[in-house]
Amino acid sequence: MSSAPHASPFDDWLAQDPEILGLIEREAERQSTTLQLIASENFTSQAVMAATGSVLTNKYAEGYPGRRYYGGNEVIDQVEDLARQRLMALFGAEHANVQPPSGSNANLAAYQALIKPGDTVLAMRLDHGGHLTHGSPASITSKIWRFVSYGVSPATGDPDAPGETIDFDQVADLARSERPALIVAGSTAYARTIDPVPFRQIADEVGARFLFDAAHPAGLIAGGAHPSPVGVADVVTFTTHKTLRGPRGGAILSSAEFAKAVDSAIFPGLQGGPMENAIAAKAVAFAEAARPEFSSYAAQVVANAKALATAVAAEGIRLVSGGTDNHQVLCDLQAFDADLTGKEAQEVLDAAGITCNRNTIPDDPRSPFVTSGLRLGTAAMTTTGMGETQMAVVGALIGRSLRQRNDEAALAAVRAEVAELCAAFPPYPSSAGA
Ligand code: DSN
Repeated sequence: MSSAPHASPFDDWLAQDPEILGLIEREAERQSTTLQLIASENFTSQAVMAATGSVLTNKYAEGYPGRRYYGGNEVIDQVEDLARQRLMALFGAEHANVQPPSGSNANLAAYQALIKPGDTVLAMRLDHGGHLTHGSPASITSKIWRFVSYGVSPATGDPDAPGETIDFDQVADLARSERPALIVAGSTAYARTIDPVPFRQIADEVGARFLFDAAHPAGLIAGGAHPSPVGVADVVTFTTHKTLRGPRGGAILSSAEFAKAVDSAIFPGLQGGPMENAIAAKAVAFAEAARPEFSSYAAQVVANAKALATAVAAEGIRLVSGGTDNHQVLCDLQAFDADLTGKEAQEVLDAAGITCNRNTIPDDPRSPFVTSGLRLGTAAMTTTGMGETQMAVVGALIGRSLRQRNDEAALAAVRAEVAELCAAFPPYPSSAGA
């Protein structure tokens, strides 16, 4: 067994490839000695990692349980069925497909299942928080379907009604004028609860279908901290690795009406053999998310985001939409320092051992590569056991780093404090010293 601080039980098997083993150990070190504030990341359980690294990776299983195009799938069928059953039970859904390797593939399949090429889709603007697959010109989605975009309302400057929340008047107006075949709710950078009900009402009024992309809040929904779109939307897509804390991957839930269309859209529509090792790991994560302690986790993720938001606001950083209801804190850096871009802030924080990503803010004057904002997330650090007290410290460290960004010694001092904080909250404590 390796002596790395967070060695996996498989390290001996990897000893034959010291280059890759060394890189994995370096990454384990990075993950455990710096703060992970990327909103789309988390620390999976060791059980999830064990299933991901299992012999199930060896098996070809094109098709679905009971309807495979290869022999030898008796056990694999049980794995995939268990994953489907656990997922349906977790969300109370009529149908589940656990094969998508990512949220993007899940969305592509959902579009294929629900609408025809050339149809109009109403989805959230990328620069207001939407995802690439919600019709970005750079995404294949915009080449197959015609996208029309809604956004958030303008910032008001009023702390009691700050704005920058989904503009449902705009959603309704665009739905009436553009008559989309599909309305998409969901985002990648939006710190507020997304209520599926008004979207459903607008979709029904114009005869559109309704897809809810729950990539980010899936774990908050499973844990009861956010309203569930299951049974409201026709199809719900999500990733399994963000707030849901599973392996990297995607999944699709639907009503029985769309079950066949969803399954055909994934296979043979988009892919051949699914990654059954990842599906087993998803099954492990779905069982973990069904435990009562996962509800406490989801509630703590939100409480931590609120504490982090309060702390960064105290440093003079403006919060997009004035706060947060989920695991994300969207920061507008312009008032803090007009010269500080999101790109530079991300790099400075990296140097200080605080990992996050730059992000556009609504109507950002800078390009998506540079940006004027930062997106912070609390899902991963909550998994390590950090609470509101630690979030207050993290917010202060962020402010200090950004203010002293040209002072290498000051950043090194922050990095040392970060390492000390992380040492008290190891992501994999049981393997420490293994
Ligand atoms: N890029 C992911 C995120 O960070 O939100 C979404 O695909």
